[in-house]
Amino acid sequence: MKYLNVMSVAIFLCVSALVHGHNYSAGKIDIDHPWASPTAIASVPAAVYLIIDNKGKKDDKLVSLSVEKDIAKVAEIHETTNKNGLLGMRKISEGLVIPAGGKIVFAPGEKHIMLKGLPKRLENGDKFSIVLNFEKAGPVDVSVYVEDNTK
Ligand SMILES: [Cu+2]
Repeated sequence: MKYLNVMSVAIFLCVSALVHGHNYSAGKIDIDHPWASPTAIASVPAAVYLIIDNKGKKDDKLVSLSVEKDIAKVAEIHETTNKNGLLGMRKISEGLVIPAGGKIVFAPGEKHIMLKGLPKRLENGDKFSIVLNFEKAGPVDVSVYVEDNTK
């Protein structure tokens, strides 16, 4: 019995390491740990966070995003704005440059991918795919994990 318990702990640790370490790459672009917070109801937009790393010697550009229709109608690149203490957000429709050797962090209160028109709410433990289209690296299909990271 004791042996079994040790095993289940070991398996649990492996699985959580996987969840928190998932990353993707295409060409010189690395994408680390795409995740989204659960949403309370379906009618609110959801935000996706991740880290984009450009290991190349040339700038690349995130030009567009695609998401399956059963997850959301649209996916947009957003940035959080602060005008004299008034927080808001802006859609980045011109694309987002990922500078050579640079890293762009999408995080709560900063840049994020905004999903709008969700037919159902995002629940803790859900997983869905998003395609990030880069000018040079091309399309990168990533799995987004819905995680409650507020605890
Ligand atoms: Cu937004």
